[in-house]
Amino acid sequence: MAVAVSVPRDRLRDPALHAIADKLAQGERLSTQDGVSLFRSPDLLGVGALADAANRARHGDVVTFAANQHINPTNICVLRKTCVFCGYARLPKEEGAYRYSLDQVLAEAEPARNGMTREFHIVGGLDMQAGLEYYATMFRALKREHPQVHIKALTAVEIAHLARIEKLSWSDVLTSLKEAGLDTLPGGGAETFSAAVREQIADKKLGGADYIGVHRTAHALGIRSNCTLLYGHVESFEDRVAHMEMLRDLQDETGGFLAFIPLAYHPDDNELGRRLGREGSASTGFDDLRTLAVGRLFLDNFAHIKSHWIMVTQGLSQASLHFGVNDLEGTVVREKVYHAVGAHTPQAMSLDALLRLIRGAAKIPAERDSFYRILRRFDKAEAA
Ligand code: V47
Ligand code: SF4
Repeated sequence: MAVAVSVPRDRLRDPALHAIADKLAQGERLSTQDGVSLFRSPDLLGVGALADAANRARHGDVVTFAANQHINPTNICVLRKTCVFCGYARLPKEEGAYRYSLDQVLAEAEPARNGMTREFHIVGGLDMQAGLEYYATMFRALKREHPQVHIKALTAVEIAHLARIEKLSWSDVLTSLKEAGLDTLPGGGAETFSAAVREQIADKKLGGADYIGVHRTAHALGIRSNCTLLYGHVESFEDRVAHMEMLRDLQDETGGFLAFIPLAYHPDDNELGRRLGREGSASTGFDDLRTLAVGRLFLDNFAHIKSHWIMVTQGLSQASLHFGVNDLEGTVVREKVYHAVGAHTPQAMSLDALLRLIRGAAKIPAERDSFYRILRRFDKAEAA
């Protein structure tokens, strides 16, 4: 539901933003052209002021986080040669290829006994030897050992892969996994939906319409999900807006998305970075802030816009709290996917550091559960 947002005109230096500001003040939905104009505007602070007002109208000064733990059970992937932006995947016989046994997964999950972890975020490659039973057994065991921990697992691409290798429908796969303990789906695998872009960066991957189809099926089964956009590679601003429009349409239909998470493309140690001659230079801070802000404004039916500090640095994530972001990807234990492609940020942040970061932006930190229910607000600078 769009909320009415008003920003004083003198904060908008770019006249192109005035008509957009008028629409937002009326609680009107932005058009595709408005989305592109926001991306093209040189007035980052103006775009940010609009996004900040939209965010404050929903969340005030509260910024949430969830203490989660990533588990990447296999890096073996049949698309290793065709997802040219991915530095994580391996072919089965390649050096560095791994697939965890159940015991190894449980050992990875062990730190969750600290009582802090509220969510396992489990994603991996499209591994022919990791079928439905592999994941169902894993989820059952994790629920048995850590019944209080939410399982957010398997991207739409992995669900479709399981359906294909098991000769089942998406709905059958999701139903079995839900019975085994799956709670929600993460947003990975979306990349950029444009068919022309996909052809260049992820030729054989599940298409945009099918990504939407898997999420629609999940929502119908009561499995809520996140969604993402991989930006900063070969896509245009028009592609980014078209992508967001598909997400906005599904959200109108089902209301099943919890959060939108733009992911900044990292060019190191992957084929696309080498082709583009971009190794060593990731997305710019300007583009990161702008993409988060446009997400907040364009996706008027999304409650939560999340910044992933592992990808854009902690400092940038902190600044993004004034550009429409209300949620930070929280404490992450031993994360592998991004560190395979050159993210140099620390792999985990302590609760204290996260609280300092949010308070340093003059915001109120609050711990949430996986459905964004607030569990604890840290109003005062008390010890965590
Ligand atoms: O789909 C892969 C991306 C995604 C690179 O749902 C890369 O809460 C940048 O989706 N540069 C998986 N990105 C991660 C993901 C995610 C992350 C945090 C929270 C949630 C959530 C979801 O990582 C992949 C792909 O888009 N990725 N390679 C790269 N070189
Ligand atoms: Fe496999 Fe995912 Fe990497 Fe593509 S992005 S190669 S599907 S692990």
